[in-house]
Amino acid sequence: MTLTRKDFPDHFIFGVATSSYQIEGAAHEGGRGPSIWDTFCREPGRILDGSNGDVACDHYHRWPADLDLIRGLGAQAYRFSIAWPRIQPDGKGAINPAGLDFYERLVDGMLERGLQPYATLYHWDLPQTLQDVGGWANRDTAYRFAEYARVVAERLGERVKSYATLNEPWCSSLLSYEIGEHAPGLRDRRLALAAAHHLMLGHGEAIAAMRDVVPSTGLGIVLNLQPAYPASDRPEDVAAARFADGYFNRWFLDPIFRAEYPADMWEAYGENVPEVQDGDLARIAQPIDFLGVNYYSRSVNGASGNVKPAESSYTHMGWEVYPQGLTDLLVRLKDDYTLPPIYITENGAAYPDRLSGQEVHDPERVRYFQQHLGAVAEAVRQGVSVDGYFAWSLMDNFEWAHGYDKRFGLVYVDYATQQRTLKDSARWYQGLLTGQPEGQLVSGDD
Ligand code: PNW
Repeated sequence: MTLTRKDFPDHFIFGVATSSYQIEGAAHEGGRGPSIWDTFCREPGRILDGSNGDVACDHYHRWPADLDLIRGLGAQAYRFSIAWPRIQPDGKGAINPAGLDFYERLVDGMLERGLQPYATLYHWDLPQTLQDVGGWANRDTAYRFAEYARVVAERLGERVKSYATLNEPWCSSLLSYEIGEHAPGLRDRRLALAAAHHLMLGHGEAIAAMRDVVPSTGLGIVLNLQPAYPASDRPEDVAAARFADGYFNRWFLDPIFRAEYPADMWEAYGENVPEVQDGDLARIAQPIDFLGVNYYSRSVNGASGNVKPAESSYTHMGWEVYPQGLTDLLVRLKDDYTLPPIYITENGAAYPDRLSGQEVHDPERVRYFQQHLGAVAEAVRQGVSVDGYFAWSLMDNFEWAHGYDKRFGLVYVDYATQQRTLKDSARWYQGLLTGQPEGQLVSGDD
């Protein structure tokens, strides 16, 4: 069955997503201060191909053409992130006017093109000066974040349709402070759980700080949620899946939507649990207008580790393609929590694309998008309130610890020339969004 625009509600928004460090480049321009990713990329062995985001997609200079490209895809909205060290080079105090000017031009550029701006305030590029005093493991960072959020909201105001506080606090805490794969690259569970708590506190403080500044703009948060399945019915596998669900999902969902940490995980974490002060959970759980869900894959959990089902297919990241997981996840969220409307704020896949002439043939990615959009449509049919979908990503970009080797874009980037080329998946998405048959599509770079 082919998917069409009509499989989604009329008010449903389609867009594309990116983040600042992954695309902007211009790391030393416009008064930008250093971030933890600038530091991390310079540590030997951290980034698979030894690269960094100094230039990336050079979006800082090429943003007008990039916005034209988004418009050309037929997207209604663009999810981007704001680099805190462009706004406050030291993470606190002095504001850098050139940074605010850049994002103001970008937002106005979206509005001129009929694109709704969906801003994320923190997509991992913490000012290095704040890391020097502990980063998110330091409670003070939560309050610095709220100040920064207020500065942005005061300047960009309600021109921005939606502000997300954080992108994927699991990544900024556990992946960064316990697993050590992301900046700052630490390996300490106690620090990781402190960071997670302060991230969520920072989320709550930022919502409170912005609420009266932009009363009619939607405020929310973006979580990476990964449904956890047991490898079998054996009780030890079921317990492993329950733990994985607590680790990735409930540890963040429960404070935000139930004002409590999950009791089983609190017990399992023992001495490593964070210090929670009176009022913290009420702050974290204050009402928000949307939940952003980033979905890429599921986990299959056995007592002695994760399992990779042999019959499944896998992306270039090694992530299982499992669209049913997205339907299951969304239905489960509806059943277990009282939630505001959901946006799928990221979904997509990396494949080893090659430019052949003026074309990039990426049938696996087309199939990935078809199947996952179908999974969203199915969840909507089952009564889940989903208001939009953002494909990750607009274009190939700096894929964190994997460098430039992993390509998630709808648009191919030749880094030597910065030339952008629509992949077949971009043309497919354009066809879905504009309702035109794929064969007759015009390219986006008009
Ligand atoms: C997300 N994991 O990152 C981010 O929001 C994007 O910036 C990124 O490019 C995209 O997904 C693709 O990776 C994740 O290890 C990184 O589970 C790692 C994980 C999940 C999400």
